[in-house]
Amino acid sequence: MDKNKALDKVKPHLTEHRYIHTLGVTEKAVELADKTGIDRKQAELAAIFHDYAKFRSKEEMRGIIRKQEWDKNFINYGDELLHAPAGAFLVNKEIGIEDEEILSAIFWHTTGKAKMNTLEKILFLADYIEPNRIFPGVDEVRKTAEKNIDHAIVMALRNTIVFLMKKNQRVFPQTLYAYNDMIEKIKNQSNIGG
Ligand code: DGI
Ligand code: FE
Ligand code: FE
Repeated sequence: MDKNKALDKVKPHLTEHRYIHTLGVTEKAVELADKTGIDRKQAELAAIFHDYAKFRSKEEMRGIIRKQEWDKNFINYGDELLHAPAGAFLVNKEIGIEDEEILSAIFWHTTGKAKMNTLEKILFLADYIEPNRIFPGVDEVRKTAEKNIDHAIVMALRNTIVFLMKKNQRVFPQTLYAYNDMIEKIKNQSNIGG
């Protein structure tokens, strides 16, 4: 599917703000794909559709998750998590995307997971640092991403975990596994930053 057709398909499902965010994630994901040598069309499509389910009803998304053989923690760890797995399901059913790598990157884009492949990492990071994001700490992660993608992902995971902890919210187990896994990967590298 070409870029403009994909954008036309996702647009009616998003607010203007979320559409602008999606354009930013797409730009960043393609840039990171080129940097890491993975397929830029795959990164582009994953980015365009990553928040496809963002505005579906919580009940619809919970219903989808309940019916699949997926980690039921997605239902119990905060409603913000629902749109990622539900989105992967709906992008397949309604848009017809069958590329399992794209669907997996969408599935894990909010929480991350242990042993992320390059496409999963790129979408996770692009979602966090796309140019329209303005939350505290994002510039530092952006700068680090220019030098080392794995280090930037550790920072993004750490920021999210600390953010949740400060609000007394539980942290989805796979987010902690992602953090542990990435820390192990970068153990022998320096300049984690932050
Ligand atoms: O959909 P976006 O806003 O573009 O970004 P996203 O899919 O990364 O969702 C961000 C939200 O998800 C933010 O409110 C924090 C929340 N979140 C991320 N990881 C976890 C989490 N919430 C819980 N409860 N547990 C997590 O591990
Ligand atoms: Fe999202
Ligand atoms: Fe997003």
